[in-house]
Amino acid sequence: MSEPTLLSSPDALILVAQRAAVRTLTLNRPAALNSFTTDMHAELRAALDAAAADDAVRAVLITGAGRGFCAGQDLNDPGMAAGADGKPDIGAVIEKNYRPLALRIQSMPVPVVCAVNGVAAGAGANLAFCCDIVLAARSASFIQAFARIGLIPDCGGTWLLPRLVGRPRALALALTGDKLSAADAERFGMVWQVVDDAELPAQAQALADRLAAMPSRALVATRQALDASQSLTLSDALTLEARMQGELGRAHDFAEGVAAFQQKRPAVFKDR
Ligand code: T3D
Repeated sequence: MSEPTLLSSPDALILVAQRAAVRTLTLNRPAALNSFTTDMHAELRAALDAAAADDAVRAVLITGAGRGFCAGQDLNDPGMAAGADGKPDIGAVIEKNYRPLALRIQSMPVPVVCAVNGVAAGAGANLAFCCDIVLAARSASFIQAFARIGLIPDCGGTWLLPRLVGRPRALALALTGDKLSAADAERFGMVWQVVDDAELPAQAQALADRLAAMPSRALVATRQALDASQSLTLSDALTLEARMQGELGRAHDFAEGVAAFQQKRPAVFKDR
């Protein structure tokens, strides 16, 4: 496997690297546990948009630099400055930064893997849960830190948490703000797999490589159908399946997948 190519400046707030068909985005403010400033949000949005627009990218991997994954909003960021009434306008921060982030990840045209390398707190935890598949280092932890500072879960947390773990656990996590170990997050079904810390980068890259070789359009349609099903009747979900399957059945990747099966060779998928 080739070495990654760094596409960003080495001191960017989001390090952008490409290795084969995988675009890795690394949150890079390790001294503040990669907490979000306005500038870091802008760089992450731009990096996600660029990955979405680049046909050479068939999977995105998000991780953090240093000992933490992301401690949520940087509580010292001037972006949290007072609004017109002299009080912090956090609603505006959510609308400007966290809403676009959650929606961007959920609408990426390729699968998004998250490698949680350390503590994920507040919006940092919910950023991870927005991603398609989450791997966590054994030493990682998840904290719905919002209640500790008088807020509610954001970055999609109120939508994601009950869907991930059910209302009782979602409420308990959000109300207590207790730290959840990676092992418990795996036991609760919040993350796909916990791996030894030293193994996380290689395992995350291997998973992203594997997804990158798969039929991207079908993977993304799977995400869309599963998300949509949350608010559909069975009958409507079946209708959606028929429509999506109809579209996928006319695409290159289905013909290629079937041909590769019949010819007993690896498939070469290209739809996005
Ligand atoms: O505008 C809005 O507020 C809207 C958006 C809200 C979304 C949110 O995410 S609200 C939740 C914000 N996050 C938090 O409340 C978490 C705050 N951090 C912590 O509770 C702890 O740092 C951790 C439990 C995550 C980790 O603890 P620990 O002991 O491993 O590390 P530490 O010593 O607390 O932190 C290391 C450094 O990172 C430290 O800096 P220093 O003293 O070495 O210079 C600390 O201040 C800094 N840091 C950690 N989290 C944040 C942060 N700096 C700014 N903002 C942070 N969120």
